[in-house]
Order: sequence, then C-alpha cells, then structure tokens
Amino acid sequence: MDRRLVLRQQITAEATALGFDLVGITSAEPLAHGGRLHAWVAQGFAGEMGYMCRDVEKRLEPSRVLPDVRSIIVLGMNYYTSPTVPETSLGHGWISRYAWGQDYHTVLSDKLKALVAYIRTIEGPDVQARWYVDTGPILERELAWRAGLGWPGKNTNLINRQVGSWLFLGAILLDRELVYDAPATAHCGTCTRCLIACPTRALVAPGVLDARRCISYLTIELRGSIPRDLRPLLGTHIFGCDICQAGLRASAEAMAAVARSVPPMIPPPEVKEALLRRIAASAPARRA
Ligand code: B12
Ligand code: SF4
Repeated sequence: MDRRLVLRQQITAEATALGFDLVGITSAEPLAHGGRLHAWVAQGFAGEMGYMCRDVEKRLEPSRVLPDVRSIIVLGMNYYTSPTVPETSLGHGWISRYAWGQDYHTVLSDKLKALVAYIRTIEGPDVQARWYVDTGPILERELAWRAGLGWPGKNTNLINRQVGSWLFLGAILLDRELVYDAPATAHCGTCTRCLIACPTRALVAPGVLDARRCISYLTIELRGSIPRDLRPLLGTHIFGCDICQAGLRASAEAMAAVARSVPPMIPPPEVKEALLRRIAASAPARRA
C-alpha cells in the first residue's frame, strides 16, 4: 500500500484517539485566498491587532514557516456546552463559550505535541514539524477549509456539517508527504441569519468582518476604551461573543449531538471576584 496513505491513516487514528473530532490533511501550497487577508488589513479591519498586519506574506506561504513542509494536518475540536441560564437573560454577564473551560491553547497544543511525538515514533526522530493553535503565523480557517474540515461561513467561522461551528482549530506543518483531502464545499446557500443577528453590524459583507466593531475584539483585544456609540450594542457581553454562531442550523444540529458538561454562569456580584479570578487563572482570558 502507498506509504503516504498508510502514514495518513495512522495519523488520523491517533488524532481521533487523542480526542480530536475532525482531522484533515492538505498540501503545503501557498494559500489561494490571500487577497482576502490583504484587503482586510488594508481596510483597517484588523484594528489594533498589529500582529495580523505584520506577518501577512508568512501567513500566505507555509514554506516561510517551515521550509521543508510537505503536508499540513489540520485538526478540529468541538467545544460546545449548553448554558444553564438563557443567553439573553438580564443580570448575567455573558462570557463566550470558548472561554468556559481550560485554556484551549494549552489543551490543543498538548495534543498536537503528542501527535508529533507519535509521528516521530513511526518516521524517526528527524521528522520536522511546527504546530500551532491560534497564535501562529498561519491562516487556520483557510487551511481547515482546504483540508476538508468545513467551509468559511458568512460569519467567517469555519462550519462543519456534522459538528457545527463551535470548533477550535489547530495545525501541524510536517516535512512528510501524505495523501491530501479535498476542500469542503460550502453550504450557507442564501441564509443570512448570522449577518442579521450581529448586534454591532460587524459583518460588513458575507465573510468579511470589521473586527473594530466585533464584540469579541472589543471585549478581548482592544486595549483602550470601547467606542461610545458601540457600548449600548454590547448588551450583557463581558468577554467574547457567540451571537453569530448561535443561530446556525449546522451548529444547532451539532449541539444536540456533542453537548458536553457545563460550568455555571455566575451573577454580577460574584463576577468581579470569583469569575474574574477563575478566568484569569485558567481560561483563554489570560492571553488577552
Ligand atoms: C484575528 C482573529 C480574530 C479576530 C478577527 C476575526 C476574523 N473574523 O478575522 C477577532 C478578535 C474578532 C476574533 C474573534 C473570534 N474568534 Co478568532 N481568530 C483570529 C485569528 C488569530 C486570525 C483570523 C484571521 O486570519 N483573520 C483574517 C481574515 C481575513 O481571515 P479569515 O476570516 O480566517 O478568512 C480566511 C479564509 O477563511 C478565507 N475566506 C473566508 N471567507 C471566505 C469566503 C469565500 C467566498 C472565500 C473564497 C474565501 C473565504 O479567506 C481568508 C484568508 O485566508 C484565528 C487563528 C488563526 N491563526 O487563524 C482565530 C480564530 C479564527 N478565532 C476563533 C474563534 C473561536 C473566535 C471567536 C468565535 C471567539 C469568540 N467567541 O469570541 C470569535 C468569532 C468572531 C467572528 N465572527 O469571526 C477560531 C475559529 C474557529 C472556527 N470554527 O472558525 C480560530 C481559528 C482560533 C482557533 N485556533 O480555534 N478572532
Ligand atoms: S462575534 Fe458577535 S459582534 Fe462579532 S461578528 Fe459575531 S455577532 Fe457580531
């Protein structure tokens, strides 16, 4: 059997055993939709996220990150948990689902590291690899799309038909050739539910986000104060935002399938102490 296929099957089986819900493999070719990143940066949509403007060329060409790269393994993990209080309930600060548990950067990085260690047991210690979760100079969503994990929705999030969009992504750049997946096909159709749902009109066109208006950016990334005109639109959000994912049909189906255990939401008096302490100690908030 083709060695590239055998290795691919071994990697997929190990990634699944490590707890990833989605595994796909793509080539190391430069990214085809880099023009979207150039345009996004040029229009100032990155706001204060200077790191998104600095590494543009590197993000578009995986070989600038790892010169001998031959394949990119892209992995997805569902993080959906259902809330114990209605998402719109007054008197509760809303923290985005992605920050409810342990810091996903650490959880996924540990698993990616374990997967690379596994590949080295098969292929030898000289295997070259780089792995990233969120913070690396790569475009995870385009790579995930290309590796067949899902398609970029009109809210810009990657959506998978079976698992929905509540996904963390991670990627391994590898110097071994593997058999690649076909890119995923898009299934948004004429639906514009996410665009309409966004309270700050941050989705300025299908698949184009002006981060400067996005609640996620305003409550996590922005160092200065939130612009006055946007403040009333934030509602009860205090860290991140889930609105444009909450109404997705694909996510709704996936929620029922993969719902996991839930940490409780905490009312405002305790938010300042217990919650902030907890977030500061263990969640992605520490990175912000
Ligand atoms: C910067 C950033 C942000 C910024 C900007 C978000 C944005 N939409 O660009 C802010 C702070 C706002 C943000 C918010 C969130 N983020 Co964020 N973020 C990133 C980061 C670091 C880079 C994203 C980026 O490159 N943006 C630039 C734009 C131009 O790229 P893009 O939207 O990904 O689009 C590319 C392709 O998908 C393709 N494309 C997109 N649409 C279309 C449409 C067509 C027709 C075509 C042809 C191509 C195409 O072209 C683009 C260039 O390759 C990635 C991690 C990474 N290294 O990739 C995480 C990441 C995208 N974020 C993630 C998450 C979970 C979130 C939040 C849900 C967190 C929250 N709940 O608050 C929100 C979602 C808000 C939203 N609607 O996007 C996940 C997304 C997982 C998923 N299922 O998609 C990632 C992948 C992190 C991770 N490792 O899991 N984020
Ligand atoms: S995360 Fe919230 S503010 Fe940002 S685009 Fe989605 S709905 Fe709009």
